[in-house]
Amino acid sequence: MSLFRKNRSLLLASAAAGVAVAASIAVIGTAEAASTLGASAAQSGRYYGAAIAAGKLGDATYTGILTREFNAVTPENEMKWDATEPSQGRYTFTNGDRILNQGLSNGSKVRGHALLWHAQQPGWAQSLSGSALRSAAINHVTQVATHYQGKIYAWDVVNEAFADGGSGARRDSTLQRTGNDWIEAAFRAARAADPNAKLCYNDYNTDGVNAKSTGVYTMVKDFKARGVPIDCVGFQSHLGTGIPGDYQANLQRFADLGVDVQITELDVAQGGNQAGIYASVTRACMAVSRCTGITVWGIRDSDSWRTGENPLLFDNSGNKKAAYTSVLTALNAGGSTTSPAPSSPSSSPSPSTSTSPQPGGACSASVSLNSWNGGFVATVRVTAGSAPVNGWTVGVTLPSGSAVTSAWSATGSGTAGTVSFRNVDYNGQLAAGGTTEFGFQGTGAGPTATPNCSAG
Ligand code: 9MR
Repeated sequence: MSLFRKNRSLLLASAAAGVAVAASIAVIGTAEAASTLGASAAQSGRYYGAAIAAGKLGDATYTGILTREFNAVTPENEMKWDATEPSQGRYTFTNGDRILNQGLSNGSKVRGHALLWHAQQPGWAQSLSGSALRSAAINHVTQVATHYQGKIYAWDVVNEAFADGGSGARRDSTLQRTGNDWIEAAFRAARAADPNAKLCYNDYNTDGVNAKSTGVYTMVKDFKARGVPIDCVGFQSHLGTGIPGDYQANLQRFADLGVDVQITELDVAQGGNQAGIYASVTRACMAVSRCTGITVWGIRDSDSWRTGENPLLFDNSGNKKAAYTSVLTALNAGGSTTSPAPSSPSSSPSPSTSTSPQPGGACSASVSLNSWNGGFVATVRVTAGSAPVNGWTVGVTLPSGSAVTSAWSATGSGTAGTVSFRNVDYNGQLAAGGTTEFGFQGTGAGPTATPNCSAG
């Protein structure tokens, strides 16, 4: 974000000075254009993700594109109810964990999908109803969100709970028949289990202003008014050969309720102006400051659930399509980047948090740690003091025997003992009081000492 803005002001300065403007545009344009989707999205603080399948991670073409282009992943099926709790109370996280680890080791955000949904329920849950189903469902939310606690960027807590058509009403389902409050009960259980994950409601055919999206809008407005914990709304955006004219306005009206918005399952039929529609979706997200990222529902056309429609950004051989180029161009054009105040989701504390006020210092850092036997993920928040910060370095001391294995949104120096993390291009400049986050993963125990922060 800052990089883009800085270069724009350089350009204006050149114009004012009467230098060769056309040449400046060419040079600056080349210098600042990122060459992958994830890097380009990151310049405005956004992510560009893909839904992936654990069974394809052995395919070198697939993982090559994944690790090169994307900085977020969503499990296409591996974290759904049928996959994670095939018989009641017996949890299987092997494939979900493979997706998680693939994402974290690549420095990517991981979107969890989906805790409750009327489809893809295990057989045992399909045969339940009433209070037995309600308690099984809420227990499922608690167990799965607890397993992944501290590692998921955003959860689709509830998926596709509204009816198609003009009613704007809830979809009839066994879950809905347990009582209209089942959705808020699920969000509350998810918040209690993983206070740091953003909690989303996700649906399809809600991509423009229509009866269904207005039904969702009314629910979100009510949740915000009553303090039901909700942080984001996902718009699946499985598009045909057109895009609603009010696509951006629809995103914006949700953002104006005080939630983030995300494009969660994007794919576009190839029959029409596929590249143009992809560009329009990208530009709409870039224009809405609370649109935090876009996920495409697969990598190559051959990976898509929409067999024969060739709806993705890479062809069957893994070559970039025209739609890829149009997305990259739209991302590189920059966008609205006013960061929303971070939602403070939790009444319960995160697993372990330490804060350093750094009296008189130009910046401070706090770390939130999620540990398990033999490893940890640390999320570090960097906060500027009363003056703007231009570049920062955070020093973290690891216990003996621990080592950093990967970092994201910062460049690490050293892996054991005292490790320092330097900002990357797009998150070095902070306004007075502004914040940014980076993270790292490691083996052994996580840091217990308070990190220090120095500016400049
Ligand atoms: O892409 C998923 C496909 O592999 C599954 O067979 C299908 C089962 O219902 O779910 C697909 O993903 C869906 C997603 O989870 C929710 N929104 C619609 C997606 C496409 O059907």
